[in-house]
Amino acid sequence: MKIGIVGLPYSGKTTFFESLSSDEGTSAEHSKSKSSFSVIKIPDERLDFLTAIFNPRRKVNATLEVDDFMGSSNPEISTYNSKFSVAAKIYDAFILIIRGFEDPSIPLINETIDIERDINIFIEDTTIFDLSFIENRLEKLEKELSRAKNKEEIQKNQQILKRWHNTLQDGIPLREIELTKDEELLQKNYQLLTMKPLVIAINLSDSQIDIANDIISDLNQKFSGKRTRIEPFFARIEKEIMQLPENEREEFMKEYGLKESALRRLLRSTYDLLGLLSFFTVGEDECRAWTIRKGMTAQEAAGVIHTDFFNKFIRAEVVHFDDFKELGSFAKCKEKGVFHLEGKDYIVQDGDIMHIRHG
Ligand SMILES: Nc1nc2c(ncn2[C@@H]2O[C@H](COP(=O)(O)OP(=O)(O)OP(=O)(O)O)[C@@H](O)[C@H]2O)c(=O)[nH]1
Ligand SMILES: [Mg+2]
Repeated sequence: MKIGIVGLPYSGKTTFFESLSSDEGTSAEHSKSKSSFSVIKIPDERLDFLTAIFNPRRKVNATLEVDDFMGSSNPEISTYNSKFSVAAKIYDAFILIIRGFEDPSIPLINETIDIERDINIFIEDTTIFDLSFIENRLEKLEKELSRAKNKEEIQKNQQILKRWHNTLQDGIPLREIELTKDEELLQKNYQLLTMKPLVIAINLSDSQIDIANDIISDLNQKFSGKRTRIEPFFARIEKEIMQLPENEREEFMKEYGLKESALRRLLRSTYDLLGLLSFFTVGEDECRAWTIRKGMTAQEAAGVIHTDFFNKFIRAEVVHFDDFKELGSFAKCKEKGVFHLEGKDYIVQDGDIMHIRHG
């Protein structure tokens, strides 16, 4: 999964990206190079718990790929221009960084700090790109229709595109609508920007920590939706915190009145929003969180581990993490009847610990 960090100049994109990449707890690549691309580990207390019990040689977190592709290092796409609209298509979701912090020494693009205005700029600009893309497609389809043998297929797509066009004209981003199976297929080809899940990350200063919840709940009422989330974070101090050794961080966070790393919560939120879940495999060699999409079967999940496991799938032994945590061992889980054998059609749940039996 590839996540694009987007936002206006001086909103804090690079600061955000660097704090992700400098956190040993989240950065899977320990390089501190100036690359704008990083593989980020998804923090997971459940995996930490399992690792403490099984004491494996390796712990492997679920990951997301995060890309800081807009900005002064890439002047051609430092705002939402046509180059942006092309480059942004490759991402599965966006984290939109919005400037909420006041700092006279950092230039302002639009003269004032205005969180809602800046959110709307992104939504409106991406809506315009999608509308013009759809209009282009509709024109092409109209031409194709006159000489096509299979008119039905084209007409079906025209209908879908018209519905999307109307939705956008009503001011509703496409990520908020329920898609039919046909629409789901078509949208994969088109990669429309307002179709992609959106985490709006409000970059606040440390003086705003106390009022962050009020700011966010107000924004939630206006902007959050089926596939839109709003999260606060504190780029400048979180970056400082992430550069400290792990054992000093908590103290520092307390000093600022931060209960948990907003950065890490933001990552988990992004993961959920993408419709992803984690199941675990455990053992002496490795404890690992695997990423799948919600709704995948035991056999499909086995295939994520290894294609052989898919082809030669027999059964999955499943214990849910919550049961395991409560009871403390697989033996106890068997005794209490929460250890179950599942066939290939079992729908894997977030937090399942699985062992795949295969031929
Ligand atoms: N006071 C304060 N400064 C911040 C904060 N976040 C970022 N900055 C500063 O604002 C400036 C711009 O931040 P960047 O992270 O480079 O912003 P960007 O969005 O990557 O900017 P471009 O790449 O130019 O588009 C830097 O000097 C940061 O140190 C913050 O929360 N508070
Ligand atoms: Mg930058």
